[in-house]
Amino acid sequence: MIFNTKQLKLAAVTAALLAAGVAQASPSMQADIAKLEPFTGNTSAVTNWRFTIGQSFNGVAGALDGVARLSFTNADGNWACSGSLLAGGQYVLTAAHCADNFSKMTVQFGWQGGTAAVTRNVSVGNAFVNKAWTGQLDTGADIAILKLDTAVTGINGYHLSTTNDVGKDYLMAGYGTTQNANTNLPTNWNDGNYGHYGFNTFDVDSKTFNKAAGDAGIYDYDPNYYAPGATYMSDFDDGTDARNTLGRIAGVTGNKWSSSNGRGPIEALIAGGDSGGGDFVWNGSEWLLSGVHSWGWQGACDDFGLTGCDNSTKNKSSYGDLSGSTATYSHIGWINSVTAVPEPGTYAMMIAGLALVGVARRRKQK
Ligand SMILES: [Ca+2]
Ligand SMILES: [Ca+2]
Ligand SMILES: [Ca+2]
Repeated sequence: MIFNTKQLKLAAVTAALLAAGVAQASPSMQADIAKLEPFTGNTSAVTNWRFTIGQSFNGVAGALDGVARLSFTNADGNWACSGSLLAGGQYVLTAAHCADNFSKMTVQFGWQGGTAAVTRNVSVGNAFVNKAWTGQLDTGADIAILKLDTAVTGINGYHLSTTNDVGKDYLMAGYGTTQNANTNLPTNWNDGNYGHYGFNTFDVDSKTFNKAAGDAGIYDYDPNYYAPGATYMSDFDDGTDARNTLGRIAGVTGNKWSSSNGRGPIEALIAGGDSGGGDFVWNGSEWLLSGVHSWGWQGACDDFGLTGCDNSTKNKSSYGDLSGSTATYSHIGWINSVTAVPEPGTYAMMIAGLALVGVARRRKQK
């Protein structure tokens, strides 16, 4: 099967915004979400960043075994995305733009060497796309839940982070395209027989980012646009001030957030095909699912009159580029409402309750 990257679809989704982006000086732009294309650019050869079944991260064996590889079909062709298995094994969390119009969906786990350890399917009726999703990225609504035809056992699913994780470091993972951060060529599927991981930091949420840009007269800021949820933003640092895109933008918009020069050789950024995959924060004992990969963005500095942030214009996951991930804490209630299964004990209480009602009614009739 040949997979196109999600980039093609995202390009279509954002074509109108791209057109708006031509008038860069005009404050009529909603965040130039334009060049949004998300995952994995790394600091060295991509083969160094494969994850494998059972691999330990912070001492947790198989920490990334629950990363899902999504292959789906719609009217425009075949596509690839990523996702994360939720605790319980029945549901996968992914991006809305990976789940909103498929006719056929396969979900795999433990994909390495071109073979999956576990394969499941999802029927169209078992895709739950966030109600606030309109097809526009960065609103905080790019999130969806897939119910697998059969629950996965033997792989630990992820618990969700319920806190705002801006400022925290995270581990990212996905089955998308790859490229070395210093190579001025598009990301590709050359190492597509494996999933990849890397690290970064959530620097700011897109609402704060766009409000600062609005106050600076760069964008039109509409708080309603960001009402559905939070989107975490990260930059791909190479350790220098020049590529610290979010740090530089903060500097010209009132320093409403801080952004470091990065995490050295472990720093990474998502790329096409990593959409829907997870960002995980460490809580001291386990990796919590904190973000869902939504978009990538190169050229952000241009809007702010800054130059030299992006080191490779053909590589949309190079140093200086940005990514955005939908925050799980914004959607805890909705996710629980979709995935909640009453405990056996609850059923017993409900039956007992109904029985009592029955008894009460019979007594009344007497
Ligand atoms: Ca960074
Ligand atoms: Ca930075
Ligand atoms: Ca770039």
